[in-house]
Amino acid sequence: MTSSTDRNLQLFERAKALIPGGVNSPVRAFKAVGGTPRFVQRAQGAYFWDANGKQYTDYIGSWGPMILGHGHPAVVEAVQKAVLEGFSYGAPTEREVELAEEIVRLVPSIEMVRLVSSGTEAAMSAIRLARGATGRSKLIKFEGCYHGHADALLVKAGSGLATFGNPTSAGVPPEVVQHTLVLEYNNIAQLEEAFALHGAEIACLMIEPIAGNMNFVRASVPFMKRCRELCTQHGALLAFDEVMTGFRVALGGAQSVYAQLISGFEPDMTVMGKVIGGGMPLAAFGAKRAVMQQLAPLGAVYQAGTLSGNPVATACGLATLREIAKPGFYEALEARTRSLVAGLIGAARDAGLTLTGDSEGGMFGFFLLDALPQNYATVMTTDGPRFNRFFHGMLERGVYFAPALYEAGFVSAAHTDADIAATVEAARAVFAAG
Ligand code: KE4
Repeated sequence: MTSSTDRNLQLFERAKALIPGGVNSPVRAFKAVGGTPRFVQRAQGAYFWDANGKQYTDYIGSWGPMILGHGHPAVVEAVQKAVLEGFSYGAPTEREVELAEEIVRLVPSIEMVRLVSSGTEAAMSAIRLARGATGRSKLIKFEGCYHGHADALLVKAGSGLATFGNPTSAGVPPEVVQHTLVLEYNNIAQLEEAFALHGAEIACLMIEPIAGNMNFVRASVPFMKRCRELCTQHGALLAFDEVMTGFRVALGGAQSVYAQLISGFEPDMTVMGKVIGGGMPLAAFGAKRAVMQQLAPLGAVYQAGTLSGNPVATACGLATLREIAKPGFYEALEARTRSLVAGLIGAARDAGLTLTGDSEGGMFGFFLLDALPQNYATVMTTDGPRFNRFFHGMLERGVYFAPALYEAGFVSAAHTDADIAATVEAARAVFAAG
């Protein structure tokens, strides 16, 4: 629908006059795929309805939080009850303790946790804590991994391992990223060399264990093993950014997946968000007691937040965690997610097209490539215009995938086998249309 009666278009024009790009977060603007963003009027279960009243099967789910689907009755009830008790106090509440207890119970590597309001805030705070706890300044991150928009993390690889990063954003002075070293994901040789050169200065290595910001790329077991070994050897903290994977790929997050593949594996710090808030502004970072106790008001590392541990957000998060902790939740979610990826691969194959994909728990990715990529450079060899045609073909058929080839997708407990089958049929039609 592109006529002037298209309310998405009307709203987008109004929005662009007042909000940069018409959106409050860049990826929503459809810049990578073109076209008009869909303005959501309401959502329920696996679906949302746009400003024209058109229904879409939602495979973004707010970029991960909506693992139960939109409007789960138990979560709605918990939030309704919480708002009647008050919106925010700026004082401690029992529910923050309950949520901390749940996180510590479900993620054994975490002994203490601090709640914040966004993944960016959690990652930024975790890095400051790692630097304070180690007395070191250097940070390793990986190309294709996104840890929010704190200045030190808006960085691209320098010209070599001896040189540190360059800003990827205007407004970030070069000196702010001079301590950040950007390596190639899954590149053991670079990792070894970086630690050989800078090991004694590295405060932490931050990684997305399954990189959802370059669609869906797994850290290989040998690579993850070396990250762990080298951090231990050089006294650096291994920080897992599980903002996307936490409670999404498994109840214990991606670290529980690697703990099954690498004996005794656990990270030193974990950053969480998205699912933990159930769609409300809530994120967290946690680590062993010895590290976390260096945070204010106990220790010298300052960190704070007016709405941190907000009583309505913690009610939403707790209700969500209670639902996903029920027996069989992840088995059912994983089976449905796998059937989606298998269906897309089959539909493409039947049309003589290349498409590959992977999933873990309720998180998936697919690539218009013939093999699963191991790093960002390979992901970006995807034929962009072909992806965009696929994206819009599916959108026209009421299927809402991520509007960028480097973003992951998400299935919720509300997606039915019929939804998955209908999505695969829509893909068949789009592939057939060429
Ligand atoms: P937020 O500050 O957006 O809550 O979290 C930042 C963040 C940190 N770490 C990981 C692994 C993340 O995926 C994110 C945010 N993810 C993006 C989607 N790729 C959020 C969508 C957006 O930016 O609008």
